[in-house]
Amino acid sequence: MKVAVVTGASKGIGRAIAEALAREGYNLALGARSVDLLEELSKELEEKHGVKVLYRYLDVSSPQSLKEFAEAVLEEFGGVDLLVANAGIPMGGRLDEVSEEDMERVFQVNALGVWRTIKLFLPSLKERRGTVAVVTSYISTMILANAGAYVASKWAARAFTKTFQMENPEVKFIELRPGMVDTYFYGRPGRKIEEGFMKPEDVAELLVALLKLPKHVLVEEVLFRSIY
Ligand code: NJP
Repeated sequence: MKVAVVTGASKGIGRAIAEALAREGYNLALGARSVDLLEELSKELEEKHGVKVLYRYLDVSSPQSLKEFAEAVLEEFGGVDLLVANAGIPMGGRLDEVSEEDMERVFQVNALGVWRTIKLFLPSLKERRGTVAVVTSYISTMILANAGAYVASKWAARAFTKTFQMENPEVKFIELRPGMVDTYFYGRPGRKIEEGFMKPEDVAELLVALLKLPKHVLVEEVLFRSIY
């Protein structure tokens, strides 16, 4: 059975990806700060799909937290085949108004968190010729006013992803660039497809489809959105 790691698995896109991968028969290692949500999800997936699920507290902005998470995952499963670096936070505001703390926070999670996560699991992924899917954003090549800190953090995550790919050809790196998705990212879920939102499950289904492509096919990135 293949092993997948999902960061930011407690809610939204990460949760939907965990559900879809369990359905596909992956054993899972799930990380996020909301351990209560992870516990509930893990039980549900184990019962429903007969897979093994390890969950741990994880804060990707903390090198120590990530180190402990990776050690627990590698000890439990012996290696990983798929890493989904999904954990991320929004950050709005004009660049001349964003505080030092907020700028630091969004880069720690969205940019450095991705770099750290991949770095820690890379040796195992190389050994297993695995895949890394990084959830960046449709804005990872765009410029947007009033969201400069978030946008820059996603450009950085994209740059890390592409550089890791160049330096590690034995691992497949996929950059997932969704448009708007109905998650906690915009407060509480409940936005309609007609308002231009996809469902988190749409992102999960796309990833599952990509994972089923022949081994020699590398999809470097996917930009996708609601048709509305
Ligand atoms: O958001 P949400 P999404 N360490 O808030 C976790 C990107 N994206 O699913 O720690 C570890 O429902 C948090 O868990 P918890 C976006 O940039 C979205 O939409 O328990 N985990 C939760 O599980 C992000 O990269 C849209 O609070 C941390 C998850 O991350 C990814 O999609 C559009 C953490 C966030 O779930 C998933 O976001 C787009 C930390 N420090 C890109 N901080 C969109 N929704 O429209 C947070 O282009 N998490």
